[in-house]
Amino acid sequence: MMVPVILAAFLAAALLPGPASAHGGLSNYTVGETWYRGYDPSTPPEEQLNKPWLTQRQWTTIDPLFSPTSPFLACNDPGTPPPSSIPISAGEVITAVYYYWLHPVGPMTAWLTRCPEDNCNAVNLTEAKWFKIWEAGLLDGTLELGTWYQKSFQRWDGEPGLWPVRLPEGLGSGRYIIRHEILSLHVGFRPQFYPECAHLEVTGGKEGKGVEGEVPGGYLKVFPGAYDQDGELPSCELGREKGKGLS
Ligand SMILES: *[C@@H]1O[C@H](CO)[C@@H](O)[C@H](O)[C@H]1NC(C)=O
Ligand SMILES: *[C@@H]1O[C@H](CO)[C@@H](O)[C@H](O)[C@H]1NC(C)=O
Ligand SMILES: [Cu+2]
Repeated sequence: MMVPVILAAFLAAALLPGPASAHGGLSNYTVGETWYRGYDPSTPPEEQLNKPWLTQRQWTTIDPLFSPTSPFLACNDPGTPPPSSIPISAGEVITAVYYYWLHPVGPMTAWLTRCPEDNCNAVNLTEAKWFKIWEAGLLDGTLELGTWYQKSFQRWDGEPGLWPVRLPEGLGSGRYIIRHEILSLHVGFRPQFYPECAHLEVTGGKEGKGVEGEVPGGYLKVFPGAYDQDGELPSCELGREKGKGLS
């Protein structure tokens, strides 16, 4: 029964308009009822880069980054900053919108970095220190065949996959970069990183530093630097513990 269902899904994807190839990325953001159009790799850059509506950093291809040491791991390639920011309150939900997401395996995480002097355009992305505000991995079943959040949020009816993330209540008011990362692990030893970033203007938070100033140093990560492809493999151990490990 599984095979026809999967085939039908891939055929449907092939017939839909838009970036229906094997990869993808974060197309839009919503806060409340307001939509913020993202950067579109399939539209010429000159039609987007300096437009006042642009709040997302530039990413030029829907292809993933394959290396945990890619210099573009923070905000994709090239990560050129946008002219505007998404206004949002501390504690409010920002929803990331993906069309035709089709990879099923691997974790999803969302991160923030506060921009010094409220100038996100001046941030050196390879030096920025990020703290994680959201994560989801395996929801149910085994590593290989179970349901990951990454699979559960994808849709096959043409409607976009929605990924809501609530900002911490105690953030300091000011400018931040938000980084959404999907890490797809359906091909062994060849991770696929899909990071996209947007600029935020957070209001209604604390004066001065909020929770972002209290994050212990060990939880602040730089990209690249946060991942080590030759590190321990705790996920495989986890699979074996459950008696249904990967071979
Ligand atoms: C979503 O993003 C795409 C790609 O940038 C854009 O074409 C579309 O107009 C956006 N949708 C909305 C409702 O902003
Ligand atoms: C950003 O930081 C990296 C690492 O410290 C450094 O090599 C690079 O020159 C910096 N880029 C700019 C534009 O300052
Ligand atoms: Cu892909």
